[in-house]
Amino acid sequence: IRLEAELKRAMLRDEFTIHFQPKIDCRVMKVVGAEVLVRWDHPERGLLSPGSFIDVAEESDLITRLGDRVLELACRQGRAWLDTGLSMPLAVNVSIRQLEKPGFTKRVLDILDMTGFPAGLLQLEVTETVAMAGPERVSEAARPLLEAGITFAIDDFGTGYSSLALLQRLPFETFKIDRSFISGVASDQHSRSIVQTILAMAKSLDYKVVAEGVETLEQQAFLMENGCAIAQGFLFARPMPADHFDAWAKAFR
Ligand code: G
Ligand code: G
Ligand code: MN
Ligand code: NA
Repeated sequence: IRLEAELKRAMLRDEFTIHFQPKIDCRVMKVVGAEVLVRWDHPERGLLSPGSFIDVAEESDLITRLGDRVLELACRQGRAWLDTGLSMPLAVNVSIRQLEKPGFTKRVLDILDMTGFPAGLLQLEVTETVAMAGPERVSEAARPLLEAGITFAIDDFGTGYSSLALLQRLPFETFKIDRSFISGVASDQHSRSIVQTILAMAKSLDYKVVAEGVETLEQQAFLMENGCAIAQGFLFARPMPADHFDAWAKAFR
């Protein structure tokens, strides 16, 4: 309850900010996009990661407002980058509570309209568990957004219980392989097999793939050998504020 009240106040005081973590195409070592990650710039406790507050926000209606705020901040920044000649595809996380809420679709389109960020540069990430729990809602909310040119990624792939039949009816273009599998690929055969299986499945079903949580060159090499070129993780960069991201992207190779 206390945290919920604090989150409400933080919303009013505009204490939420966003960081950007690059996605790299390892074939050419180029930045091909960024994931947007919310942070709470707490007046006493400093910069807080979503792990410490996103669940509480999701249990209340706050996630809707927070989600809108994050999307707006992301689209504004994306537009500002575009105005300096940097075309940066952005992936924003959305929770089921946001998707379920009537008017989600319209609000997303309104934010694009208001900020002038192109729909074609926006991807929405939905976790696998959420997508499987409410497939009808997800596809219904997604339809007009897909028509506008927004793409969808399934986040934390491999940690939920995907039914392939269901998956095919959902609007995802991309799988993001959960970092719990990536962390094991250099050392354990089981993780290697899981990642290879996901990659083979993605290929035959014609999905794009992003590996999350890539921390070592060994992991990167394994992914490349198995046909996964797009990677995100501490090996390349941590999530960072917009101005750092900008400088980092310019200096990267
Ligand atoms: O930023 P960090 O690495 O701590 O992210 C922790 C988790 O919080 C991630 O799993 C991510 O999916 C989630 N997350 C980050 N930003 C957002 C957001 O804006 N909305 C939602 N719903 N989840 C987010
Ligand atoms: O939405 P998702 O849960 O995938 O959000 C990504 C989360 O993973 C963020 O909390 C981010 O800070 C974290 N993260 C990103 N790259 C790495 C990495 O290479 N290693 C680890 N351990 N965490 C990472
Ligand atoms: Mn994500
Ligand atoms: Na993830």
